[in-house]
Amino acid sequence: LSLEAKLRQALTNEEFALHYQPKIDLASGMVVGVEALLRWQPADGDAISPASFIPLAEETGLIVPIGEWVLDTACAHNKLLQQSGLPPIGVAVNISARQFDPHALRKSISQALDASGLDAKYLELELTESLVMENPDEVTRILHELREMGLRLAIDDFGTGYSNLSQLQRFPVDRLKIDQSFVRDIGADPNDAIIARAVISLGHSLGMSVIAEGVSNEEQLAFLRANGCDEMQGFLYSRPLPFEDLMGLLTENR
Ligand code: G
Ligand code: G
Ligand code: MN
Ligand code: NA
Repeated sequence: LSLEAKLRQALTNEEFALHYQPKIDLASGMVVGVEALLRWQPADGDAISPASFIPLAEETGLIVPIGEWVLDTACAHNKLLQQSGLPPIGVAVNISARQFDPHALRKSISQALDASGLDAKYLELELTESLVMENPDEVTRILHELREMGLRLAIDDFGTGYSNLSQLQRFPVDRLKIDQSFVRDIGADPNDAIIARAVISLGHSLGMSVIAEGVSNEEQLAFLRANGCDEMQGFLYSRPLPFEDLMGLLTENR
């Protein structure tokens, strides 16, 4: 079978899982949210990385039903966390360009929220900088509609695209995520340090909170702390975890 044919069967064969990477508030050290990250484990072979199957899912349009499954599952899991008595935290879901059809997206979000009973304020959408900057006027309108549903919005991989700053200011966005490529050598590469500081200050000036992703050592953490970054996410605190392991971690740390 081709990869595409296998991908077509993956939903019905229940071969997908969501793993969750904690987001840590730097001031309190508490887990304040998680990012849902899709994993594909074909029944008959090795796990396949989203970096290779997400582009295929986008090309074939399979990202639409897969994305609906992601929204449904992330909302249902988050509601389960709350029902188990843990303090409520947000869950962020990645949305790719092909899913960004306003009518269909609003419909799948409403369905996921209704089916799970999750309050919309706990659901965050991560949209890449390149997606939102491709068509900023139309995107501004869609982002306002999504915000009216009560969702939170984040711009992912920030710093890798070409942001139009006057447009950025008009986006009703809650959070900027500093791309991990700038975080990697933040302590050693002056250019990365400059970009990270600029993103933190830009986000704060626009009333957005700023999270750094890919934080994997203490040096990076110290830099981010010293420069007023709000949150961090990365292997230093935790890898993306299966839902059961996330539940265990939150229960231990409560
Ligand atoms: O978790 P990992 O590093 O393997 O993710 C690789 C890429 O796949 C990241 O860019 C991430 O944003 C993307 N990705 C992970 N899960 C999803 C998902 O559910 N939907 C979409 N559209 N992209 C995802
Ligand atoms: O593009 P997006 O930010 O959604 O992708 C997140 C990806 O980054 C996931 O594939 C996740 O597994 C990966 N990731 C998360 N934390 C770290 C980290 O500390 N180091 C590295 N190298 N990758 C990370
Ligand atoms: Mn992301
Ligand atoms: Na990212």
